[in-house]
Parts: sequence; C-alpha cells; structure tokens
Amino acid sequence: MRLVEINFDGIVGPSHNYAGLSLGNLASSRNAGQVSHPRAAALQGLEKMRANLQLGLAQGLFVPQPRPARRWLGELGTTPESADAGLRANAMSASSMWAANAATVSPAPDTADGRTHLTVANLRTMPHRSHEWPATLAQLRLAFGDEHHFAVHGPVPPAFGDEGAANHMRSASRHDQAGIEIFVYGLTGGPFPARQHVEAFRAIARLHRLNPERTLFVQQSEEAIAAGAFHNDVVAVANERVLFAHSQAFAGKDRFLSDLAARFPELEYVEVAASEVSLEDAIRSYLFNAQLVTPPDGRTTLIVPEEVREAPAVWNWLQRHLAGNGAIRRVEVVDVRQSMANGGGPACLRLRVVADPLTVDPRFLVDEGKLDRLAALIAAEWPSDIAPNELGEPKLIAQLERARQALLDLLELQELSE
Ligand code: SUG
Repeated sequence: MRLVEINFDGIVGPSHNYAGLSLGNLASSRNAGQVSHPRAAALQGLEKMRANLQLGLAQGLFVPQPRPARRWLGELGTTPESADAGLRANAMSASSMWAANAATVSPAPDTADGRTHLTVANLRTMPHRSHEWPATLAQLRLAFGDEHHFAVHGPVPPAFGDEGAANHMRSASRHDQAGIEIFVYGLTGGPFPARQHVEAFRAIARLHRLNPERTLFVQQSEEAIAAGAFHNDVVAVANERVLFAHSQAFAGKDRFLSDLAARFPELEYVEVAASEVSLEDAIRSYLFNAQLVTPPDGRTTLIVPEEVREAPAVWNWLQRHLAGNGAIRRVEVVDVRQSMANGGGPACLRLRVVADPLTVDPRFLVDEGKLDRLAALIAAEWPSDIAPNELGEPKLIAQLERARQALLDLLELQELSE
C-alpha cells in the first residue's frame, strides 16, 4: 500500500454561467449577469491539473453532472422548457466543479476500520447545490467502489447542512500517518448564511469511526462568514504539519490552537495577521483557497490563483514569508479566473483523498495524455460563452447534453449517463 494525497478536480461543466445564485459568496453576487466562458473555464481547470502532475502529484477528476437537472425539475413538477427563469438557473449551474464540496474524507490511518471513509455532502443550504449529491454519490461509489479500502456514505439528513471537505482540515506528520481531524462549523454569519452545521460534522465523525480524542470541532468566526468566507477553506488551509490561516478565521482561536498543539505537538501554525492582510483582501484574492501540498521533493508548496499576485499586500506577505524561510517553501500561480468569478479558487476545485492510486477506479485518474484528449474534446464541444438570458434556449440545452455524453464516452463512464 502506498498512501498518497490524490487531488480529484471537478471538470468545469459546459453550462458554467454567472447567475449570482450564492448569497454570501461575494464573487458570485458581483459577477451576476456576466457572460461566462465555459470552454475557457474547463481548459483553465485542465491546466491546473497538468501543473499538479508536473509537480509530481497524483491527480484525479470528477465529471460534470447532467445539466439541466431534469430529474430535480421533475420532482418540482416542471421541465427545463417550462420552468421560470429562477428555477431554471438553479437547474443549470455547473457548481459541482467545486469538488471540495463533494464529500468529507477521512483517510484510512484515522478510522477504526482502517478504510478511507467518504460522506457525500448534502449541500442543502443553496437550492442550486442541494440537488448535486445523488450524482456525486454515484461517482464516489464508482471511483471508490473497492469496499476493502473505502466506505462511501450517503448524505447526513438535510436537517443539518453539510458542505463537505471545504470545512474540514487534517493535521498529520505525513499523509499516511494517523492525523487529527478538524471540523469547522458555522453558527452565524451575520447577514449571510452559516452553511455548515455542527451536528452534521458530529454525525460524520461518528460514521467515519474517528477517535474522539483525535477529533476537534471549531467554530468559524462570524466576522469571517460576514466578510464573505462562506466556507472555511476561504480563510484557512492545512497540509501535514502546516496550518495556514488568517488571524480572524476561527472563533475561540487561542483555545482551538492550544487543543490542537496538545494533540499534535509538531504543528507549524502560520498565521496571517489582519494588520498585514485584511480579511477583505484575503477573501478577494483567495490567498487561503490555495492548494497546500507536499510534492515528492518535500518542499511545502502553495498553489494560489493569479488574483493573489495582483493584490500587493497579499503578494508581499508571501514574498516576505518565502524570504524568511517560513513553512511554505514554494508558491505556484495558476489561472482559474472563470471559476474564481463564481467564488471558486484552486482549493474549491479539488477533493483531496489520501489513498493508494491502485485502489481507485483508473477511469477517475489522469495523466498528461488523458488531459490532452480531454482538452481536445472540450475545445470541440463546450460552448465558448453563455449569457444568463440564453439558459433556456433549446439549442444550448441540446449542446450541453451532447457535450457531457461525449465526455462520458471518452472516459468510458457510460454508467453515469442519464
Ligand atoms: O457554493 N459558487 C460556489 C463556490 C464554492 C466554492 N467552494 C469552496 N469554497 N470550497 C458556492 O458558493 C456560484 C454559482 C452561481 O452563482 O451561479 C456558486 O455556487
């Protein structure tokens, strides 16, 4: 068994558009009504995967969901043709690209039965995301179908909102060692919804058979949610020994940090003080919505979006940190602007799973050759742009459904056809 971190990125679906559906996600609201570029968006996502491969990291993918979500509209007694514009937009979002919200993952070294556990997120707070979980679950059951190594759970009941790995962190000396799992929940977000309910995470910790002594629950600060950090991964990210966070990320921060350090003395906590980078700058640039990874050369690397380079206070902070030989040893910049405009940075686009790649269905793993084939298909089939008022056009709908089917054919994932 060779347990490594595998990042599964959601391929950006052909219906990617800016309908402004996520209250509390400032980028989504700011860009509502803009013309989107699905083809460019998906190609940007593939280039990010390629950059990960070139760093020597294992890389996987998830496929976009059927859009329009005919099944969901049917449950609401309507169809893509007859639904009003609001419902239709909720059935057309490509939001499953943000795979950090697909599931919460507890790697095998942390669980009592020695299997990697995944619980699909119910995403019940936002209507456009609340219907993602059945199609996500179908993919998880395929990708991680080896029951000897994985346990895939259905969603926790919708009484308790759950947004998956975006609010979950793990501290461990190495990925393949037992770690401390950290569950970040929201209580209030001022004017904005707190999407992650503590009861959902308590249930997941039980279902995943975690050791309560090595499990922490911490509240996300109200000020962070109110400033636009609708998920914890907009203000904090952890990898192995390093926890990188904004000083205003957590409520009861001192207690949390001392509880964590008591359980995990090797912790290297890297804090960005509000006096150096404001919460507003952190959220606009997505400094923390970065992939913090350990490539084979062992140098802790932060993969940030272009927007970080464009925010002087943020970029200068990183340069000072690098010059001072801090815990982060290398910074890589990726262009995911189309996703960023809907509030999804490099970390939102991936689900981290610690596993032996040999135990994963190979159709969900990528190499450079597969990325080339995917890029050619996307260039041929994905729409180049979509204006929000085009979402109901039969010609566009036919193109979206054709494009997805072509992708499933290329990946030999016909089981996921609807
Ligand atoms: O749930 N945006 C997503 C962004 C998710 C980011 N994920 C993480 N932070 N892990 C959301 O708010 C915008 C869709 C729209 O407006 O059409 C949207 O759903």
